[in-house]
Parts: sequence; structure tokens; C-alpha cells
Amino acid sequence: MELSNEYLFKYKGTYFVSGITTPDYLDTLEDFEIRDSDVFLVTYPKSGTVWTQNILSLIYYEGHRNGTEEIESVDRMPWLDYNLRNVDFSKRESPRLIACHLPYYLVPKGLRNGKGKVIYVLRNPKDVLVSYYHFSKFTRTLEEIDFDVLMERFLDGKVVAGSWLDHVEGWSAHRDDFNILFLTYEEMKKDLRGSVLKICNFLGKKLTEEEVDAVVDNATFDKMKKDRRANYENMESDIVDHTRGSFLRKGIVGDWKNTMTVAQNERFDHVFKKRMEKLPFKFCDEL
Ligand code: PPS
Repeated sequence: MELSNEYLFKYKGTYFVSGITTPDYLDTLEDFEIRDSDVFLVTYPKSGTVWTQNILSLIYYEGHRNGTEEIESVDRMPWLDYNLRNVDFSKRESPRLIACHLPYYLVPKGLRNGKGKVIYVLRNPKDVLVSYYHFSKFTRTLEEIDFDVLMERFLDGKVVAGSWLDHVEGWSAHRDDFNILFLTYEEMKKDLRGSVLKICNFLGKKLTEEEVDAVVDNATFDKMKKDRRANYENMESDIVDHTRGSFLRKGIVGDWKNTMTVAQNERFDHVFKKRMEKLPFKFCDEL
């Protein structure tokens, strides 16, 4: 049975947050004009979007890197599917940095035809689920429900951006259609500098050693938590309840072990394991 409630709506096979985007707006994205210089960050929710948004802002903008500019990373790299601040993308200077949670088949057709560049960040889905659970208490846009109930919806794909497996499999299977770099949250945790260099290399950005140091330093969890340009501290209060948490919560690998029971873990594996084993990605649990 399809989930339909005041929080989510279904559009062409995937779920979106109600109130902050609409089917009519999403219809316009198919023909959204892609420039060769566009850089898209694509993620399933709670996989490291805000982190990578900040890294890209740090790579591209000297004023972000050296702290002389106060522009938030969400304004540097606005959302396409949730255009919260009504950005007119056609008027933005190149290279445009753009974030979204879209499945591969809903992104603009120019991107699907190989124009622009895509960085796809993915994370162990158990940690995604736990992060989503806590986020649903912090944001006013999601329904706050018991972990058990949320887990069943997650396993069934009835959450924002639909099924994790469909999202990741879709992007992975269509990798040859895109100019794409896959990164895992876990490898970013393990080797942040190496991940920054991978991103720079993919984007053809040549930074000096000192500039790379500054990117890495400003992208650590502790630094970002204190940096209001990076931590969504100014996010509109009709979207999040700042008294109930923050976007940057724990920022660790394997937090699912602190949350899920043995039975929940077995249930999760029962539904996910076979398809996950076929994916070309590995998520280490211990770091
Ligand atoms: S959203 O709402 O979809 O945009 O969320 P998203 O940014 O994708 O994911 C939020 C989680 O990313 C963690 N995060 C970080 N982890 C490590 N290092 C850094 N610098 C960092 N920045 C954000 C954030 O804490 C959320 O994970 P959890 O597990 O909830 O802490």
C-alpha cells in the first residue's frame, strides 16, 4: 500500500517532503539546462550531504576557505529538488554547485546525457536510518515516529527519496551515463584528506598543499559544528527546531550498533543483505 500523509508525497515512484517542493516544480527539472561546468552533489538523505556541500564550497571559494566570507555553504551550493530560497539557477555564475537527493531518472536530462559532473556520496544504510530517525525529531518537515515503525518504512522505501537500495542501485547501474565520482561517507571519515584530493582530481581543481590543508581542517566534524556557514544554524525555523538538535549530530561510523537491537539488525539484513552484497561498495563498520 502506498504511503500518503501530510509529510510526504509520491512523485514518479519516489517520495518527497511536502510543503517545500511540489510536483509542478519537479516537472520543470527534466528540462533544467545543464552547463558543462555544473557540479552536482547527489546523495540519499543523511549520507553526508552537508559535509560534502561544505567541502565543495571550501574547494571552490577562497573566501570560504580563509574565513573572510560569511556565505553559507547551502547558498554556495543550493538544493535543486528543494529550492528553499527560490534561487534562480539560470542567473548563477559558472561553475554552479548544486545539491539534490534525486534518483538518477529524475535529474535533468542534460545531466543524464553526460553534461556536467556528479559527485555521489553514499553511506551505510543502517547509519543512514539512525541519522534519519534523529533528524525526524529535529526537523518539522518529517513525521516523528518510533524507530521500529520508521525502520519498516525505510525497508519499504516509504521515506524521503524512496528506497535506499533503488537509489544507490540506480545511480550505480547508470554510472556510465554520467560523469560521476562515487565516494562513501566511511572513506571520507577514514581519510578526509585523501577524499578531498580525490574530489579535486575529479573536478580538475588544483589547490596548493596549504589550500588542501585548509579545506581538510574546515571540514572536520568539530570545526563544522562550530561554523555557522556550514552547520545550517540559520536554517529557517519552520523547517527545523533548533532547540531539538542540529544537522551535525554525532558524525560517526557504526552508530547503528548503539541503536538497533539484534532482532532489528537481523530484520534489516533479511530485507537488504542480498541486494547490498551485489553493490560495488563496501561500508566498514569500525573506524
Ligand atoms: S541531509 O539532511 O540529508 O542533508 O543530511 P546529510 O547532510 O546528508 O547527513 C547528515 C549526517 O552527516 C553528518 N555530518 C558529518 N559527519 C562527519 N563529519 C562531518 N564533517 C559531518 N558533517 C555532517 C551529520 O552529523 C549527520 O550524521 P549523524 O549520524 O546524524 O551524526
